[in-house]
Amino acid sequence: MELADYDPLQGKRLQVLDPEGNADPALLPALDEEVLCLIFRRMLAARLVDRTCLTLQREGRMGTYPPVEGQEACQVGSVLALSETDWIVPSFRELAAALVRGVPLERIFLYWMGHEEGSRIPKSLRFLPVAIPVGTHILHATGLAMGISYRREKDAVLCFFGDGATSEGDFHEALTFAGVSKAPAIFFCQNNAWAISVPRKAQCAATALAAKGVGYGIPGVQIDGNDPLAAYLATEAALRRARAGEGPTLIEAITYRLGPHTTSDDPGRYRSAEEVERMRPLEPLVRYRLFLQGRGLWSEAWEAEITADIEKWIAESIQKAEAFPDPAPEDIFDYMFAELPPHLARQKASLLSSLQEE
Ligand SMILES: Cc1ncc(C[n+]2csc(CCOP(=O)(O)OP(=O)(O)O)c2C)c(N)n1
Repeated sequence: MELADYDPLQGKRLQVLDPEGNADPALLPALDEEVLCLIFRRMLAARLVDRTCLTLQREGRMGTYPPVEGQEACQVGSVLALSETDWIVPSFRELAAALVRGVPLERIFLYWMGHEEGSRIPKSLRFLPVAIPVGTHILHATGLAMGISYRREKDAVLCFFGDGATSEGDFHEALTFAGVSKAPAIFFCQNNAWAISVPRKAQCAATALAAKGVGYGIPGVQIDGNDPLAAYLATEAALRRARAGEGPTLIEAITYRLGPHTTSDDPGRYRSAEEVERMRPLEPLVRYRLFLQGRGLWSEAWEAEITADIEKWIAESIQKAEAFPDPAPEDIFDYMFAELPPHLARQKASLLSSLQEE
């Protein structure tokens, strides 16, 4: 598969699996059956964890949470193409990517429960913490990738963001620098059709967001984002370019956010229920289940068995997260500066003494 065959300006889009789960034999990546099944397991894990987060939020046990339902294929397919030493730079909707990389689930729960410890991800995982400001982390990804090439290392950086982030100045700056420095970065845009209430068409006149790469000297490719094998293939091709010193690639994955933007959002105010129902049959798990079934790799019993395993792991992880000690009040002062500036030192002392008086 050559990225050059999928010119987004020509309206070309990479797809391995059609909506009925039939694979294009010319494109099917050479993955063994274990990996093909792993893709489903990871997508299912993300789906079940995601639904658990919604329940925890509704029960008041978690704060605001951004659901990933519908976007599992983008994240699972692309992260599985990486090596363990490649870096991942997420935005805030990368639950599935985090699970594939092995971020401990209790840390993910802790983050959305509002605990700082949720950002303390084991360094060896090379998975940056959640970035809430839209687009700022794309610059971090470029910086990281430039650092890797200065050191003449062979790793790459996979950076996720939404369609809305491509309207930010940070996206422009990050791609400008990445393009000229040939940084080993993969910019992975999950175009899920909406940036909160703003539809893709209302925020940018470009025919394809992948085509924006042209202006930065970065090849772009549009893929079917509900097809994990297309995400795998495109990321693999982008990695080859990055490791060969050919620079960054922009991938635009066309997917759909089936749930609300976050648990604080009511999409019923701007998006029709009919639109969601039209998109639902195209979601990644439905399609991939059909694909595995066609190859004799899926059965109801198998799915029930892996569902039970995942549910057990989720329950244990909730227990760990909820048993985690509460943060100390002075934590809000302690991690930004090596040495506290005098005005913050005074505030800290005042907080601690008022707490002692209580
Ligand atoms: C700099 C900045 N501006 C505005 C916001 C408020 N905000 C949070 S998410 C979001 C939309 C993001 O859309 P997109 O990049 O498409 O990602 P998605 O949420 O669809 O995954 C906005 C405007 C923010 N967090 N940061």
